[in-house]
Amino acid sequence: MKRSLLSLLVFAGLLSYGCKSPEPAQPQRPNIIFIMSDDHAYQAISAYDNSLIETPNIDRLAKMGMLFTNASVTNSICAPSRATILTGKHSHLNGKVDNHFHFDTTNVTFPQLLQEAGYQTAMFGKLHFGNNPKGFDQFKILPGQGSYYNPDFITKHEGNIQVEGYVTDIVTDMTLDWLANERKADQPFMLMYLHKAPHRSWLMAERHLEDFTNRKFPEPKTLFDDYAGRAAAAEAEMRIMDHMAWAGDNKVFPAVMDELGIPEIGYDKTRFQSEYGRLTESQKAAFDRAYTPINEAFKKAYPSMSDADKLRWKYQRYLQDYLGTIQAVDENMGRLLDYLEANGLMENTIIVYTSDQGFYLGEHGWFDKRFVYDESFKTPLLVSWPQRIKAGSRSDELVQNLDFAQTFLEAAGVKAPSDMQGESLLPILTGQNDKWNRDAVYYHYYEYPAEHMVNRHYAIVTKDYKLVHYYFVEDRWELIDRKKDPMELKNEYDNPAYKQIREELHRRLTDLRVKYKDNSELSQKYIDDLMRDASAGKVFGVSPDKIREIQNRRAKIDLEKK
Ligand code: SGN
Ligand code: CA
Repeated sequence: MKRSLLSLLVFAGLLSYGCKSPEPAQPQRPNIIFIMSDDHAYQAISAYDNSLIETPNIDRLAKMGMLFTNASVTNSICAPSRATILTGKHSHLNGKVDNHFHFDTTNVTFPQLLQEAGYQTAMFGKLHFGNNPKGFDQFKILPGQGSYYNPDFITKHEGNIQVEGYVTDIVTDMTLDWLANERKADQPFMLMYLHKAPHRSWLMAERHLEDFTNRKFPEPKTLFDDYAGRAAAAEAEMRIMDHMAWAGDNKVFPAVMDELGIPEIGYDKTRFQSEYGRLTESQKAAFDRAYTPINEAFKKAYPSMSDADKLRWKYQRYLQDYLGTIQAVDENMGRLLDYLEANGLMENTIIVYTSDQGFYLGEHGWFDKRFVYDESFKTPLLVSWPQRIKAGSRSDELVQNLDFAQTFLEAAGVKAPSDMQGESLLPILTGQNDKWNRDAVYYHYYEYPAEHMVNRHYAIVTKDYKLVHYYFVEDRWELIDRKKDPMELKNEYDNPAYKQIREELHRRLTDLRVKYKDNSELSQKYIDDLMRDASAGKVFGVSPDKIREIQNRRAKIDLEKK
């Protein structure tokens, strides 16, 4: 028996020796589906943390592929994050440092390179660049922030259109329609599927109203943070208590605000009216059915509420609406994954789920983002590619949105331009961690003065520490010990016990700024640009008084430096 097997093998070997060996089959280039939501906190994905919501469909990616626990952004704000993703460059080099100015379309982006290399490309949903994307065979994008209900779209082939319904469902319909009817079977594709949800002002789909407006959520430990030792945190205008709008965000009816004598926060009632005004009669009826009982109960409770009660109430209202919008994202994610499975498109498709940044869900008493503190610096990242990534794997490497462009280009066999600044994640994704050796990342946030007033800052982040420089209206450093103080409540910068660590981090931060080609001259250019527009009254939420205050503070810093 053994002998006959051996002779069979020898015979087969001879045969193949005699013939010309067949060309090794070219591995088929993978499809790429890049899914991104807007402001989706990792705390609100059950694969990360199931104390707030179950997201079984997003979690399918973690089961099929890899979940990253230390993924972060380079600049925690919408359009700059998108620009970093598309260009593979930090904000100071791609020029999109804030939401205020338009994206410079002379930048080279990875979709353009993939299109040139034979990929079919499409984008659906939120871009927020102030101009149209290049390198796409098809796009249907929301103008600016877009609307939750009955949204308008700018389209490549049909002009401007309005579609009745709920934005998350509509963007998915468009995506599925493209996959079914426009996708060419003989070409690999790169699809960007970009949700508006869960961005402010958190309007959930009609079908989720009843369920989510009746849920109650655990409070974060730092809901009542006093910001001791963290001047920029104290100054920021993103506290749920003081800056979240009663009507515009929390859906207190303007008439109820009047009745109770509650003063407006920002353009509180106008925003409510304009969102509500977009609804059809039946959508209005569903909205009223859900929010009338809440308003009735609030009217009774309000007169005897303490400040702490009010914060708690607003926190619950905020999370109900925010998480309600995520329910639709998760359901629609299920629709997409089911389609891919049913059509044999799962195995050789890289599917990425991420957000343009993280978000505060009451941590530090906040909503919004912008800071280098974890909840907004980190972002969810789940990647599946059954052909190459081990199911159910996890990585705690320091990866960034800066890395996507090079990852996709490498996976597609396209050479990345040498001025891209990220690194391909393929070694991590395919279990070759020895080929990955990043031990620190660089962060730089610019949008100040602007809504929410988060001072400009740059930072080095390692697995153990953060060293942060706030430099615009104050000149102050923060050092955070990530292991000892995961809630990031203590500034250790002046603590003598950290002297050596502080000096080491300063050295490394200087090196990183050289490596990524960032410097104070560039920062100054971006300051001048935004200040010019802010002084001309062109920056939302920044009054002439504020400008004067800023100028005085900057003059004081200059004086101290002399
Ligand atoms: C809007 C929101 C802000 C938010 C920015 C940026 N205000 O201006 O709360 O920080 O977008 O968000 S709102 O009153 O218009 O809702 S980003 O995700 O686009 O960067
Ligand atoms: Ca965002």
